[in-house]
Amino acid sequence: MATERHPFELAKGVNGLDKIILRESRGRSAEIYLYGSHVTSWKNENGEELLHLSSKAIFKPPKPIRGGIPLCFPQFSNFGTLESHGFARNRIWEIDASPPPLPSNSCSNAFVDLILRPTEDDLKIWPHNFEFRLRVALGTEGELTLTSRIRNTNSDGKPFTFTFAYHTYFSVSDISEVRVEGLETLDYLDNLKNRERFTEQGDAITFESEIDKIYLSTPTKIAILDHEKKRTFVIRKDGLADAVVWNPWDKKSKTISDLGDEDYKHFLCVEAAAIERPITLKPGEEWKGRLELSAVPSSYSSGQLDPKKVLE
Ligand code: TA6
Repeated sequence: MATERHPFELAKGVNGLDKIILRESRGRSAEIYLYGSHVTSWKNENGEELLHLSSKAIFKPPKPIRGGIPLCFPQFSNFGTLESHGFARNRIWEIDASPPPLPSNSCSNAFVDLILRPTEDDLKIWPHNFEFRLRVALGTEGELTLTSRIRNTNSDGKPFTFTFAYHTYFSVSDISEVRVEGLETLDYLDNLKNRERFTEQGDAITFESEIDKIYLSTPTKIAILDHEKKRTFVIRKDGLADAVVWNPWDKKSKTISDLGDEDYKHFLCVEAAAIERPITLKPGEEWKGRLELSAVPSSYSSGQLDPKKVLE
């Protein structure tokens, strides 16, 4: 049961893995597995799930959980020599009993602090000492905030460099009916075309086939409009210049063993990330990357959503 001192509940999840449950007074909730410090659920006041968890998700280390919000650190995708998306998402994290204070502009009574430090084995593949603190908070308006603080604790004076992403799987009614606002006219690297650089067209992004693009130097606010659900996801990000948009569509989905063949119709990944300009920290330095997700009712009259209102 959550208390003043522990504004969260500890419970057993799938396969007995430890998970944290955050509850907000008006029925909203979020769940985070210590395995990967992985948010697997975020529900609104009607108990509706806002994140997509694969129908074939595996909850068994070392396989990362497919869906929710995997953390990509210290490497995004194959931008380096480590396993895809790094190792933070398939390590067991700890509850951080004494986190340094975290000034926050959103009030929340439901939050948890988690911490990851490298194991001896991690140091063999990535020879750097670090402390990765993650605060997950459920705000009084139902917003979900993830604040990462990564500190270089090397004692050998060595800096380290990393790339990062919150690999969020948003639950959508029908992928061919949603649109993304805020990435128009931006440059992007197309992962389906050898990461060649292109410039996005001027209109909202819609989906009719596989997409895997890294948008560069995006605005801090991006919106996913799902008019069938009359819902808009508003993504606010700080310290994360880029945004990845991914949907494997039908063919690629069949090659992903822990993803159901039809799942692609009901999720879209929009990932706040730091990729194009990797983050370098000297010993003692700390980086902060903040993601705030809100799900707001989309108000529209003419069947045409007014994107400008959303991004103001
Ligand atoms: O973020 C997009 C991406 O890098 C895609 O290229 C695709 O590989 C996806 O992530 C899933 O990666 P995963 O390692 O979780 O299978």
